[in-house]
Order: sequence, then structure tokens, then C-alpha cells
Amino acid sequence: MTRIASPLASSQREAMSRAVFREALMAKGAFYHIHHPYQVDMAEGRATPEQLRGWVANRFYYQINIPQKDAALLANCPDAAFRRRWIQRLLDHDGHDDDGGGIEAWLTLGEAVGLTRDELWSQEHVLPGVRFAVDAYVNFVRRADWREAAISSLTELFAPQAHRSRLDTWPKHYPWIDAAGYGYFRKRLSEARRDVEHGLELALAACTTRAAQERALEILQFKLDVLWSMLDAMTLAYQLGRPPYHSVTDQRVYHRGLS
Ligand code: AHQ
Repeated sequence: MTRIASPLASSQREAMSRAVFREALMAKGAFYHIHHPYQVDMAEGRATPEQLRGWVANRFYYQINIPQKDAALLANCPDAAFRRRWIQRLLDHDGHDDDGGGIEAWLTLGEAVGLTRDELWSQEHVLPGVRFAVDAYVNFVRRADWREAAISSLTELFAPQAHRSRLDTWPKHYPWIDAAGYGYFRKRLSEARRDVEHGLELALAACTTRAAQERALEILQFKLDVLWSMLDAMTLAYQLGRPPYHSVTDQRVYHRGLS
């Protein structure tokens, strides 16, 4: 398909209004991973226990990387007022006081679907494609301007509907899952809404030129690609029976991270 260059480089086109730019960000929801067939299969009751366990075990790698991603953003951010709000995200995941945090809640989800905590922490189920996608996200944030890094978290604009959908559909489709496992989704319903308010506020204030707005949309698409690619890897492994190296071995031979 030939690419039609826009008549004017984005830097010369006039900026979108805040409302139009906000709409353009929201329109990216069309590509959110809630629409991925793997997620649709889970929501509509077609997932097998192995496919659900594969999703939980692979998403655990994403979850344990979120606080380090957010710490990398903070390390690059000179704005104390912004840091004071953003640091809540680390506490939400790592826990604080009597709140065990999101990672602890995800471990409970793991046990609820029949995985052990050690299995999750071992990363033995983490598919190379999932690892590469998550690492691409963390490495982007490590190197990016803190404002661009914050914009990359805006996929959470669409996350509440994902958590709501799981809470509404999994209990009826998968009665074998211990309901204690659903605490994470409930927790994120309110946390995600609060987080994206902050992220959106920053994006709308920081992106005042057309070029910056187009860049923000590209960053959001990058993160949508991260989430979609994770599920593509899981589709190959858990739905199509084609995990990495399946043609040469039935063993899990992939690396478990080099850091
Ligand atoms: O549980 C999720 C979470 O804590 C976060 C943090 C945020 C970020 O900083 O990128 N994104 C995110 C997401 C979580 N859950 C995903 C899901 O579908 O369960 C959605 C994901 C996101 O939309 O980026």
C-alpha cells in the first residue's frame, strides 16, 4: 500500500483543539487489546484453563515491570509536583501499609486459576514475544522524556472496561476460579480511572502543537501494539499449539530474561 504523505508535515499543520485532540486519543480505543480475539474468547467463555493460566502467568511479567517502569519515569522527571502524584502508582503495585498491592493481588489471581506463586515468580511461562513487548515498553520509558513516558500509559483510558468485563463475565463462565482472584480487577477499576485523569491532564497540557499531538498519538499506538503483541504471542502458544520451537521440541527452552 503506497503511503500518501500528508500535504503538510505535521509540524506545519495547525494544532488540534484540546477537545479534538482528546477525541483523537480516545479514538485509539478501537485498537485496544480488549478487542483482541484472545481477550474476546476469555470474555465469552471460550478460554480453556490452560489459556487462562497462560494469560495470568504472562501478564504477571507485565505487572511486575510496571513499578520499575514508573520508577524509571520518576527518575527522569524534574517536576516534584508531578512526581508526588505519579509515585502513587508504585505504591498501588508494590503495596504500602496494610495494602498488599497489585502484585500481591495478581499472585492471588494466579493461585485462583491454579498456578503457584513460585511458578509466577519463576517466569517459566513467560513467552519470548511477551517478554520482548514488555521490555520494549520499559526500555522506551527509561529513555523517553518523562512527558512522553507518561503519555504511553494512556492505554489505561480503556482499561476500566477491560476490568469491568472480566468481573462481569469470568465468574459465570469459569466457576472453577476462586473469586478471591478477582480482587486485582476490582482494585484497578478505581486506580486506573484516577491514573488516566492525571495522564490525560498532562497530555492535553503538554501537547500544544500539531507535531506534539501527532507524536502523542504515535506513542499511544506503540503501547497499543505492546499490548496486542503480547496476546498474539499467547494466541500462538495457547490457542494454535505453536509455542516457540514447537517444531523442534516439546520443551520450554526460551530464555528467562538477561537482567
Ligand atoms: O493492571 C494494569 C496496570 O496496572 C497498568 C498500568 C498502566 C501503565 O502504566 O501502562 N497500564 C496498565 C494496564 C493494566 N491492565 C491491563 C489489562 O488489560 O488488564 C491494561 C493495561 C493498560 O491498559 O496499559
